[in-house]
Amino acid sequence: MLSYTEKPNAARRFMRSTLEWLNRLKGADVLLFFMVLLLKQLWFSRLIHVPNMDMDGYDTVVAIGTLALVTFWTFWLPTRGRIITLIVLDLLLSFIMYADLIYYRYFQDFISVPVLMQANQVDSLGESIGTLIHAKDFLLAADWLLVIPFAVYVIWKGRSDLRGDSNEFGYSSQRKASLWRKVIIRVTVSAAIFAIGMSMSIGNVNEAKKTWALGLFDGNWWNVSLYNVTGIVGFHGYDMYRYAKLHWIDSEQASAEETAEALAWTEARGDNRQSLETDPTFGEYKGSNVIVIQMEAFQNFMIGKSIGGQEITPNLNKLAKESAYFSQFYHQTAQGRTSDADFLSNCSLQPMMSGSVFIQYANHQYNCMPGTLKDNGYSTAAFHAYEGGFWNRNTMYANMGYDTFYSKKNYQIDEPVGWSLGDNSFFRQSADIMAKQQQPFYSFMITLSSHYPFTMPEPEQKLNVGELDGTLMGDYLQAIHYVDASIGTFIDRLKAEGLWDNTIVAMYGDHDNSIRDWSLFETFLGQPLSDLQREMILKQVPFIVHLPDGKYAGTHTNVGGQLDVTPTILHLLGISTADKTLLGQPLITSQPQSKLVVQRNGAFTDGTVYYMPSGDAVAGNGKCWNIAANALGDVQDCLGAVEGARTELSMSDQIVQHDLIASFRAAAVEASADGGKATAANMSGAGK
Ligand code: GP9
Ligand code: MN
Repeated sequence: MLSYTEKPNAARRFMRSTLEWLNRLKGADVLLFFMVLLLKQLWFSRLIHVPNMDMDGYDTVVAIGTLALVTFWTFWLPTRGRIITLIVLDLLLSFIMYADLIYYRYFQDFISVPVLMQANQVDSLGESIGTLIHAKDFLLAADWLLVIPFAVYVIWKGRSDLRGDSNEFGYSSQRKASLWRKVIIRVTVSAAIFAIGMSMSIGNVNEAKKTWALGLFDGNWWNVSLYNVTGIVGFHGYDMYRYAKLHWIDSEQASAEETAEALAWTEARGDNRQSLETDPTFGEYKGSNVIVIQMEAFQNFMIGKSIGGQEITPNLNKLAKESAYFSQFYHQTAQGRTSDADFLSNCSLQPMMSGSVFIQYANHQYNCMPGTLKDNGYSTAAFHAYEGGFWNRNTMYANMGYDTFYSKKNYQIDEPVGWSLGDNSFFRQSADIMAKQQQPFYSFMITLSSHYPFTMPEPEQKLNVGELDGTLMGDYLQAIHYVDASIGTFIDRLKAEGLWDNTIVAMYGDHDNSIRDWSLFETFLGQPLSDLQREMILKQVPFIVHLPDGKYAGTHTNVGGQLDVTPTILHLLGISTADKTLLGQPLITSQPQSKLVVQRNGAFTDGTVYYMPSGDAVAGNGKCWNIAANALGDVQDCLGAVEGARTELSMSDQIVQHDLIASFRAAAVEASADGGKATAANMSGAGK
């Protein structure tokens, strides 16, 4: 046993010999770093345990590659500098993994740049932090027990302890030659490590992008899916690149003229809505609760149809008769699918051409319905029994103004269907929450059971779909029938809770069902379909608005789109949207209003014609369909509206990409400080 006086010397000797050993075994520190960080990533993958995403051979190769990219440059440093840098990198990466782990347990997502910029989201972790920390997490930092004292020792002892490096900046010609040799070796080694790292990480990820991860980096729908391809270190690298590209590299600031032009354009839309505030429908349902149900892949061609003598949507058919049912209503979504429908309907702006606003611009300002209702004394909640991080909802919903987001973790998965909880149980459990909610409330609900590929449990396949049995269309009909029944039960529950008579209940389909085999549609509908009919089937979703007293019941044939959902509801509640940056207009007014429904690809309709643009973007080469005749008409009949449709898309893009609502608000504040200009009054309500 060592005496007290011998102990420090023994420790120092041990440290010194370790350093010398590391110095002699060039690169052993790097090897250790790789091993430790690989083990940590493996442990991280075990701890988060996403089904079907455990670390396999591919992930290990990518993880080694990304570690190589993180460390290649440390070879430029002298041994001591390299050791210290590797220790700092170890601490940093371990900390990031640990933060991700805690965040994942709460949000089912990883920390991304927009999350960091949205501090209030991370705040909500505070209350439950105790339940999110587990004893086994300690292994992510177990090496720190050795590494931290070692780092302190290396820093404290100074470079003189590393004999190999002690003279490297001497001035003799021999030393200069040896220094050059070292420089060349280090640059070559680091270049080789960089090249190997690139091919193991980015090379493999690029391969995956062409095969099993096809479309993932365009859709960007869930950070966890990206992590499955890139690994956790790679995910953060990609996330930073994604943020920088969108917000700095590809982004130009809107000029003062462009901002003013966009403001004038949106004010014209606001003026139009304001002119409808004298209509008797404005404020007719002031103070009502609002429930909006966004129905997964629910297309309009389902309404009123039967198969094998059975109604497919008996509940919605009945409801459509007791409500304002819009038979010419269009979804306007693009690549962001469900998230686009949500953005269009709640924030009344066009989606992006590629990607999702929820992912790309979750930190920009909008005038979304939950925020507006919150400002008007409503309690606001979103309900969706799926992972909260999917489509970046955790972040976006906080920004949109929801008080609470009830995601999968808030539900008992007692009736699993498809991706998650069956809609029947989803509605039941959501109604339990809603019954206790402070009134007036706004509840936004997203169904999921009719998600592609529509696989329903056997007992829930209640239709006899005949020749469509075993086809995607047959499965779709079964799923829609199930969702319809779930909504029927939910309506009964609202009646039992006494909510039906003081609540506006609106519902719409989010987008098409992704079935691309037209023969299945033709078999179901029993007729061949023209290009126009196909387009209408693909784009039309039902929009049903049930008012507390059942007023305005019947089929409304005026055209509308998801952009009009928020203006329609706020109009009925008597909440002015004249000063809000919204693209849509109220659909329930005493006189139906004419309007253009613009699709993201430049297609549009006013209810009489349907314009389909050509691939070359030359307006005159597009097709102009006459809807009543179901026949191609003269393109001249559409050309007058092409410019207006294009302007709507480009104005919306400017507003979203350049965060113009924030600029409008700042300009309004400035104007009112200056005594208020004419436009300042209009802008004073801008912002969430
Ligand atoms: C999952 C749901 C499905 O949360 O939004 O998304 P989708 O694939 O339809 O966009
Ligand atoms: Mn969807």
